[in-house]
Amino acid sequence: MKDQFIAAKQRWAEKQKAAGFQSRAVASQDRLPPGQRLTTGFPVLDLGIQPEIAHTAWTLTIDGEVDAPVELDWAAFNALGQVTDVSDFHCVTTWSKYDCRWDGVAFTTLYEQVRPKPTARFVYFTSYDGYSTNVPLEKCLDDDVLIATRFDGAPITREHGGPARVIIPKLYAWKGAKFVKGIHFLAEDRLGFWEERGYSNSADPWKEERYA
Ligand SMILES: Nc1nc2c(c(=O)[nH]1)N[C@H]1C(S)=C(S)[C@@H](COP(=O)(O)O)O[C@H]1N2
Ligand SMILES: [Mo]
Repeated sequence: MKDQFIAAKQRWAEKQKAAGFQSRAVASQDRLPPGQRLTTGFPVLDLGIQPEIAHTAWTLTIDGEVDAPVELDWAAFNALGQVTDVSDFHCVTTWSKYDCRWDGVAFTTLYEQVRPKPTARFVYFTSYDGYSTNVPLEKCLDDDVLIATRFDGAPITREHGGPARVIIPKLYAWKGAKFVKGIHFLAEDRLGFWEERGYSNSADPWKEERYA
């Protein structure tokens, strides 16, 4: 886990050094996972609740199997090192959106700060709308995983999960919690909102892991 963490940090650094963030020129059908179709809009998927969280009321709690649990307020969160990543977004309801540009804090930065114990193997995300989702820790340590506060250069709107949302591009988008409120490191896996309701636990769009 440690090696993977360091390698991911390194790749983040390399990415940030690269100038500009142009769209990826991938002239291949392989870019669209099986069963997906491309959309140019940005549909909204939620539980019918779009909580309004003022920056002054926002906190992010990171706890569980960690040596240094923390509750970050908006200023403390934004004072952490910032990254940018452009990635494709795949919703299980079959739409995909290319080249989403997200700015925020790399998951690895938070990982480093809270110092997970060797027992930490899963991550359980909670949100201000009552949503939750779970992801194996190793998937969260990829170099494209971040807690985003900006989309395409502007603050993430309330409908799209602002003030901050989790982005895990290699998994179906339900694994990325909008309105994120808590990041809990666990020794044992615990199913999230959709995972408890029949969605796949692994959620790899390339393997079409939609439902369990
Ligand atoms: N808190 C919260 N996060 C969530 C959801 C939700 O209902 N609540 N929906 C998920 C699903 S199914 C998808 S496809 C994406 C949708 O993000 P969007 O509304 O910005 O398109 O958010 C995911 N994260
Ligand atoms: Mo979704």
